[in-house]
Parts: sequence; C-alpha cells; structure tokens
Amino acid sequence: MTGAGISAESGIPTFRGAGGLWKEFKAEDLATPEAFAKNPPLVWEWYNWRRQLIAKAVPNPAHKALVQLEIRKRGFTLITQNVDGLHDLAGSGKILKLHGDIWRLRCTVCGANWPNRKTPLPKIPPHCACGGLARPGVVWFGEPLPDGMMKEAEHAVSAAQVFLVIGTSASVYPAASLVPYARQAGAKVIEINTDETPFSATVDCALRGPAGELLPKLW
Ligand code: BV8
Ligand code: ZN
Repeated sequence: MTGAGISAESGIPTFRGAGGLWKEFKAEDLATPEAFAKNPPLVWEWYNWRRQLIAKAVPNPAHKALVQLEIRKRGFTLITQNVDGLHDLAGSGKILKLHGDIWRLRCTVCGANWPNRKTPLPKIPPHCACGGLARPGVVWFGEPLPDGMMKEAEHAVSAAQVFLVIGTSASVYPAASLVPYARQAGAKVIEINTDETPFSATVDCALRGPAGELLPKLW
C-alpha cells in the first residue's frame, strides 16, 4: 500500500509533511463535499493547481520498483491512497485506487465519470456534456470509498505473505486499517518511510529512508 510519500521524490509535496500540499489550503476544509457545495470554483482552483503540479511529475525509482515486483511476483496487488496517477504512468497494472483519481471527473447530476488530463482546465468549474457541474473523481473526507474497494483490498491483504506499507503517515481511515489488518492476517509487514508512523512500533520491519532509494535496494 502506498501513500503520498512514494511520490515525494517525483516532486509532489506530501499532504502533511513540510511544505505539504495541504499547508496553504487546509485540505480537511477543501477536500470535502461541504466545501465543494459551498464554493465549487474555490475547490476546483485547488485541484486545478494540484493537477498542474502533478502533470510535471514523472514516476521515480520507487514506482518503477513496484512495477518490477508486479511483473515477477504472481499475486501482487498494488493498493494506493494516491490520486496522482504516477503508478499508472510507471506501468503498474492492477491498482486499487482507494481514494480515486485526480485525472477523472464525475458529473454531480448524471453521474457520468470520464478521464480529463487538461492542465490548466479551460473552464472552472468544468461541466458535463449534460450541463451538470463536474467534480474531481476523488474520495473526499466524509465520503465512502468506492463500492467494494475496501473488501477487495482486504481480500488481497488477507492472502499476502508480505505487506509493504510505503510512504504513508497511516493517519487516514479506513485505508490505514489495512496495516493492522495485515498483521492479524499473518503477513510480514514492512514499513518504508522517512519518518516514524503510528504503526512503526508494530510492524515486523521498519526501513527508515526514502522509498526511491530503499525500494530498488529491496527489489
Ligand atoms: C470515510 C483524496 C465514512 C482527496 C483523501 C477521526 C478518527 C479516525 C477517522 C476519522 C476521524 N474523523 C474523520 C475520520 C474519517 C476520515 C479520516 O480518516 N480522517 C483523518 C484525517 C483522521 N476518513 C474519511 O473521511 C474517509 N471516508 O471514513 O467515510 C463513510 C462511510 C459510509 C458512508 C459515508 C461515510 C475518506 C478518506 C479519504 C479522504 N481523501 N484524498 C484528495 O487527495 O484531494 S485523503 C489524503 O490523505 C490522500 O488520499 C492521501 O493519500 C491520504 C493519506 O495521506 P498520506 O498518503 O499518508 O500522505 P501524508 O502526507 O499524510 O504522509 C506522507 C508520508 O510519507 C509521511 O509518513 C512521510 O514521512 C512519508 N514520506 C515523505 N517522503 C517520503 C516518505 N516516505 C518514503 N519516501 C519518501 N521520499
Ligand atoms: Zn452529466
């Protein structure tokens, strides 16, 4: 399972680190349905800014090491909390995107859901062909994860011999619950993170350092 830390070395600031994405924008205030209902242009300004930032980023050796792992290890499943699409760009095949995808839009009226990689967006807020207001295809705070997503992730974790938890502060639920879930299911849990997390003391092996260096070495 990966978090924003795996994209840090691609130049995308993490959410809660120094200079994090959320510093200026207090994301808990913006990444919510209430904020969007109140001020769609403001929320879209933030996503437009993030999309432009992410569009310049390329996958780093950590993303690529996971692609190698997937090619060589049957039964590999990539679970990500990230919405930046760098795992897709790196060539990962099966990706469980717990929190959606910043490169997809969803219509708030007819429910249509489509890819859109335009940066910057020509019009803020964007609209659907049906005329309805479009929203980012991501999961906001207070919103449920996509149907069946956690079940599928838990299924993969329950069958895992090894669970790598990479570049996440493990502070957002239910995603973070996959770490204790993996332990209970008997997987060897390896944490790869530059810093401590609430689970560092409970994992089998905590590798302290940047994923872009440690993952290729582990591979
Ligand atoms: C839900 C998409 C219910 C949007 C995101 C109180 C207690 C517990 C839970 C809650 C609570 N109050 C509310 C909740 C629930 C809430 C939650 O967990 N809140 C948190 C803040 C406490 N969760 C929800 O609301 C979820 N939904 O519960 O719904 C429900 C059920 C049914 C019906 C209705 C409702 C939805 C959560 C999803 C929110 N959306 N993103 C967007 O991106 O705009 S979350 C956001 O945080 C991102 O997705 C991100 O991936 C995620 C987690 O952050 P991280 O990836 O871990 O990033 P972070 O910056 O935190 O950490 C980076 C890490 O990398 C650090 O550890 C750092 O040390 C490390 N690092 C840095 N550089 C490197 C590195 N590691 C390795 N190498 C490096 N180079
Ligand atoms: Zn529509």
